[in-house]
Amino acid sequence: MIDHLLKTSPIANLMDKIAGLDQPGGDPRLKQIVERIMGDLFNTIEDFDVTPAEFWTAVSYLTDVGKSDEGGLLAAGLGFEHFLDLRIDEQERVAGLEGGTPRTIEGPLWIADAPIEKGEVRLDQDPEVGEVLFMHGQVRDTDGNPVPHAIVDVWHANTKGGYSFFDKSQTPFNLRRQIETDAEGRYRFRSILPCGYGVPPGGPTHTLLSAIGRHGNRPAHIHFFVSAPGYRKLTTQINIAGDEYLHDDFAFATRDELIPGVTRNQDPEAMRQAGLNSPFTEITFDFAIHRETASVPDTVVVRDHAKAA
Ligand code: MBD
Ligand code: FE
Repeated sequence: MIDHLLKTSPIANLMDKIAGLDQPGGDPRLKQIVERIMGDLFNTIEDFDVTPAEFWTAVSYLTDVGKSDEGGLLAAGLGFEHFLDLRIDEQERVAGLEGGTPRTIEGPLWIADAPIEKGEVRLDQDPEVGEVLFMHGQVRDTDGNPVPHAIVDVWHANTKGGYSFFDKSQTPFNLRRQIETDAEGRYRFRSILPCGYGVPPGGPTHTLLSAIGRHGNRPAHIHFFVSAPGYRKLTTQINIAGDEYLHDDFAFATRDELIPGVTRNQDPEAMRQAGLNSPFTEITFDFAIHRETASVPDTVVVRDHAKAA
């Protein structure tokens, strides 16, 4: 192996050329980023004496990630998405924004334009045997004032850990709704308790995680976007307490404030009143959102999403 190849001047010169730094055109910031990433990757190849076969395995791997449409999944599993959250958290802390429900990652499985409904909204529309879940709460600002007519966009997996649209066995928008809060900022829905998600077996994300001794499981969770005009959009999730992966999430999204109490109701009278003849689960969870402020970057994340036809 040639030691410190990267430190020789022909290579430094090459790095500049690779990143277009010797050219007048193009985006200067992008050039610097490309130069940094390429330098780090070349250093990795050098430090670990990566063989050509290993390098081409990596190229095939990235090709597979694209072909399998697992870019967003891999980003979650490698902690990029959580890292981006930690950065916004820190920017908000520095700007003096306090309180509010903690954010956590969106993940790759949201779909735009779920039906907008009010009142007690039913999320489960496909026949499936699952424990009935009633979840309700209030959207407030960080001073405790209710936020009427906020939109609580909610999505979660079914009892097999699958999400409608991506899991073609479910009808479009099953377990996905946009709920408009009432005049007191309250929302309420009926659904079924989700089960945790596992990355597709044999897919590229699974392959990499297995190769480094990790699993690709998430604890049972429910996703939310909470938005209202004049407020910072909140992207978050709640986790279902008791799940074996609660503190071992492959996407690093669990936060202590996002594990609400879960009440199992077995009272025959309560069951009758709910129109059920089996026990059900109840979760109460209030969201606190920040007013819009110019001193911190916007929380609306622009990214590609699959679009329901
Ligand atoms: C999910 O359901 C999810 O929330 C994330 C972050 C990654 C994969 C599947
Ligand atoms: Fe999810």
